[in-house]
Amino acid sequence: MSVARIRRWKVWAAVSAAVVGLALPTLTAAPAAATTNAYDTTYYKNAVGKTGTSLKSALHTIISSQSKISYDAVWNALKVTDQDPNNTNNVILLYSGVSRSKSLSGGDVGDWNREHVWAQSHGSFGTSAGPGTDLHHLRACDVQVNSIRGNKDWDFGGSAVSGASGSYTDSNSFEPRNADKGDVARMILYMAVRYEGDDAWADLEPNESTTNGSVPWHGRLSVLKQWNEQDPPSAFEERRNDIIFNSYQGNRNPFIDHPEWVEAIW
Ligand SMILES: [Ca+2]
Ligand SMILES: [Ca+2]
Repeated sequence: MSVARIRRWKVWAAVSAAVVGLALPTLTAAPAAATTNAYDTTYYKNAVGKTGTSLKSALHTIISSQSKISYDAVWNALKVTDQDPNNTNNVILLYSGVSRSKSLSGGDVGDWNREHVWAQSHGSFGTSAGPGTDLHHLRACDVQVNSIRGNKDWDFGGSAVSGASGSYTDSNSFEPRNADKGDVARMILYMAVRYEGDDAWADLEPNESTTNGSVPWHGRLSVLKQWNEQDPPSAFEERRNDIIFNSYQGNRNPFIDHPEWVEAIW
């Protein structure tokens, strides 16, 4: 951590403590450092400085202003958002990091398809324009790996996933490879803030269960918080957020811009 980042974290921590009138907490694990972002005085101006439910509510209002695309349009969008930075003919696949030709989109073995990181059965939102087509949680993924992940909740452990080196699964949960752990956490928590049950869709929320089935919840929150700390936003993730904002939906994933907001809310 740079001196500047440490200084910003200390200032943020001191201001936060002063605002809520509490002593500084004892830090048992290194928290995500408070970050500054180019959008703090514009896009996020009504959220900066808030914590807890007031931060979640402010972010919900901000990110709910968006355009929606069709499920069919997701195919071409993923060819842009998930493009291999080293090969413009390819996309990078979630859970494996494999680089595969954009032309191999489809449903056959060896193809890539559209992975819903927030499983669409958790809230039964399907694929009409809305959460089921929200690019902030859709990623290119190997067809067979996507099938293995299914609608499982998120947790550590299990046996190695064929075709996705470093990822593990057991009967009810999936653990992505280390490089994708933070991405998954920030996508799930984006969905929880974006969808609050005030529109046509269910109120999506994280919880501690790995047996959620079709309820609109995804576990395990404590693990997702750990993954957010362990795997900070990468250049790939930040570029993706910018493309979705500038070219498709007009809204941002706040947890990519401010990973410390995960701890500020949960
Ligand atoms: Ca990552
Ligand atoms: Ca919610």
